[in-house]
Amino acid sequence: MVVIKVFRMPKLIITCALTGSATAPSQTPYLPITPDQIADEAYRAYEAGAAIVHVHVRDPETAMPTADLDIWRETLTKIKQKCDVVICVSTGGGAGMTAEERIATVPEFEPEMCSFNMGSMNFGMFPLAERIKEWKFPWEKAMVEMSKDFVFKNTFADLEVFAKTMREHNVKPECEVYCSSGLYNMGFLIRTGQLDLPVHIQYVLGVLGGAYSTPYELINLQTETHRMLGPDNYTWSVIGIGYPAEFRLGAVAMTMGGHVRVGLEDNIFIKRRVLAKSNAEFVQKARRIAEDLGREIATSDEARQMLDLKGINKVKF
Ligand code: KMH
Ligand code: ZN
Repeated sequence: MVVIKVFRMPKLIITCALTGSATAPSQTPYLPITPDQIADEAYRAYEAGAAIVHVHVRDPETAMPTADLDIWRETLTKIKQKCDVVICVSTGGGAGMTAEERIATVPEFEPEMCSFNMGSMNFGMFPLAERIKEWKFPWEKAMVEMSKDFVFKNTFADLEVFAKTMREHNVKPECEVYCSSGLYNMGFLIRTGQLDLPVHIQYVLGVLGGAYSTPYELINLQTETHRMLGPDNYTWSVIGIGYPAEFRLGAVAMTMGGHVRVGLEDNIFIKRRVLAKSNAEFVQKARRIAEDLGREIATSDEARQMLDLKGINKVKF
């Protein structure tokens, strides 16, 4: 007799990406910039139901994405003082940062999690230039326009150093997969013993240079992951870039048993043409959709258990 397994969905982990490096301050006045603003936003997102916050930092004067370790320290410490949310530190950085600058937070702070981008790619933000009428800061226009000729560099040599550093410092990688080549790069790292199972994957759909933000792309990547790794060797989440992709792909992921990321790093609109006034609004909306779809929300401690994280008492900040 054939035994049909009943698939019980895990609690839903909502990650909130607070500020990013590709969102330009001229796109929205609600983007948190200073360590205090980022920490406040983290706390509000946590209160709304985010189990994880994904963090980048910016120069408080110029709002430009920065790799400055003092600003990182201040931001991480302030978030930790407010709550026990899981902090996922970005190693994607921002345009113009070297791989060395991007990975420096891992040995310095030994966070519970960090992002790990699975390969080099084009990363085009330049179509935005036509939509912004007035720029707050001159560097924003330059950053957006130069993206036409920008390669987000994550060569195999970079991946090797990043994987080794994360392992040495006991930091759980979140594998950012933008299209199927990222998946196969990840497979290579697993096969060559550089990346441990189970992996946590964040499918990032809708970057100009990566896969399109359609359910078909998500289902294709997730199916391919399942074929590669089997049922027990991975957990996954999705980012839909922009509106309405953030919510539509989030709903597909919730329906499929995956997890979701929302926040101002990825999308600025809460409804068509309506800016979100805070990251918490995105989390509240994701939570509402989840409740309607019958997915319970995971707390930060439940996310720690599900992703096998080392715990907040083992970080160096
Ligand atoms: N901003 C993204 C499209 C990272 O920080 O390492 C994906 C991201 C990458 O969050
Ligand atoms: Zn990021």
